[in-house]
Amino acid sequence: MTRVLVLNGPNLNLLAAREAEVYGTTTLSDIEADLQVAAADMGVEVRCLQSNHEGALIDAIHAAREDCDGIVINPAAYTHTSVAIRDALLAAGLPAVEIHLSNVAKRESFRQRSLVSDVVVGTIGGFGPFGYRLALAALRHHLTGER
Ligand code: CA2
Repeated sequence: MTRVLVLNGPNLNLLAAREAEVYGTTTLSDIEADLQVAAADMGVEVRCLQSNHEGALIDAIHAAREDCDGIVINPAAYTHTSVAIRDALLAAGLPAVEIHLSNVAKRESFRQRSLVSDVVVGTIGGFGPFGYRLALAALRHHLTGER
């Protein structure tokens, strides 16, 4: 069975608590539960992790080499700052899909630069929580060639 690590970065544990106009009213737990249902339909095994700490995210990316086929990652603010997460993705060598709830291309200029976009298979953004399903389906398609 295809195994996927779903990683979420800093502050995403507070989804739905604030900035609902930007990030919506769905909690991260809701997103992860929905993704488990979608994953079961796709025949994919998903493991979810959120951390506010760059090192913990990096450790999880490294560990994924042992037991995962690919990674879905919303690095949150680290998208725009973290050479270390970019390097970890490169070092792990696993196919990854970057996902953002918001359309970062339409937002502040500092959000328009991603340090991971050119080391992932592709990026999904602007579709809110549904984007996680899209990202998982895209990664599965990349890994298996199946629709
Ligand atoms: O759109 C996305 O998914 C982001 O990755 C979300 C990050 C942001 O820094 C990226 O530029 C785009 C921020 C997540 C912060 O989540 C919050 C949750 C509740 C209240 C405030 C922020």
